[in-house]
Amino acid sequence: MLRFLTAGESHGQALVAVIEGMPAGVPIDLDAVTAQLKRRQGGYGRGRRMAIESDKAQVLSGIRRGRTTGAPIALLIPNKDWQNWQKTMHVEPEMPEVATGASRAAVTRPRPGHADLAGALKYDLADIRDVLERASARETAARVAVGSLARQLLAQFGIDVVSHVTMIGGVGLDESMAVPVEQVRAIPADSPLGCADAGVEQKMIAAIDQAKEAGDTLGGAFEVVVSGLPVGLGSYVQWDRKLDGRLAQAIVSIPAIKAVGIGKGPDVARLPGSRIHDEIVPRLGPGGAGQPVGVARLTNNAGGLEGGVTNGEQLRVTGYMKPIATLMKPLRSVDLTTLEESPAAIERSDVCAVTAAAVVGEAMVSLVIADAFLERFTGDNLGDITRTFDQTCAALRARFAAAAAATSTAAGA
Ligand code: EPS
Repeated sequence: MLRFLTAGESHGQALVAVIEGMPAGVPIDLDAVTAQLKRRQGGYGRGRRMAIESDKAQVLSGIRRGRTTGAPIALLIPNKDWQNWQKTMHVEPEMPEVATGASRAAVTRPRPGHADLAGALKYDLADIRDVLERASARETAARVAVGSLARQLLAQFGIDVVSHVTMIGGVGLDESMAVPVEQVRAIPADSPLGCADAGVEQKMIAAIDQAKEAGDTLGGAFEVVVSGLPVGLGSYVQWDRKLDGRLAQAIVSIPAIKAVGIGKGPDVARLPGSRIHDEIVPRLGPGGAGQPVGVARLTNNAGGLEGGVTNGEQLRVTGYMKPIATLMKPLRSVDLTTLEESPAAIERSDVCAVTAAAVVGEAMVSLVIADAFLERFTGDNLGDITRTFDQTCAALRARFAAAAAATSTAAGA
């Protein structure tokens, strides 16, 4: 089982993640972890915090001489902004003399759409800062760091995880499913929003500018695409083993994500079966000639999952994000100390963070897929897992070869 936990407040000293279950012997490129963290910090519409941070994960355990050892891997991402928050966020009961930064007043006016109100009541906290510091999407930096390790395991088996932004506010691609993975991979690293269509992206940018001008915020949607997946990850035999359910939980656990779509997503409710289900045809050998060597699909509306099991097609998962809860033109709220109506608190925030959420989506999908992969191709070290993987792939090829041989014998008889 591959599992992880995170800790850390947005303006505390650091974020921490512990991931357990990574097999031994996986080569780890720490620059690739840093590159993913940098991607998460990007996107047009981010706030001023991202100008302060340059996230980098320190490895505290579990990796030695560039390879995983099989032990839990602990990562620490320092918050540079901590310097400016020590007087507000100090751990000690009294403010230490050496504390730097500003001492900030308690937050008492919950923001509609944030965890503020429910959190303050549930944990009986007078200062909503105790809620928002942990509910902040800053925590997703820790997820991206461990997600990058999972991604590096998957890369050993030719599995590749990418994403693109399909919608910002009401501005979006006509049909995200139609975007080929090559087009997603071709999105430049410095693309402002990570949208596969530069014309649509310009309109998205204009929408963000407009929202910012109005003191408002925007949500949107992103699609994660996974290529190179083997058949048979997940299972239909028990509800909690279905990979679509596990992916849905992982995606909706990302702050502000309100819905998830697999393949065609909500569209399946509108179309008849004849236009949704992906017909199965014989896969011909190289050059499309000779005996069939397997099976193929003409479409992939199912997004690579049938019965909660990968079917060998590309996995396509879409996350739908609500607008960020901090509005510069605040919504109505109530001061919890007086119960008098008062505008919601304003915290420094982003106007739009869908591009960052897409990177977090990739990380969460990588973690779920890696977990399901290790379930199917069990082993404590990369060598064992590779042998199991190769054997399983060979058995599948042999099954198809036997079927093809039986057909040609029958045809020759
Ligand atoms: C974020 C860090 C936060 C916010 C944002 C995401 O930093 P700060 O609160 O210092 O500006 O920019 O979090 C939220 C929008 C939120 O509602 O929590 C990050 O690292 O992604």
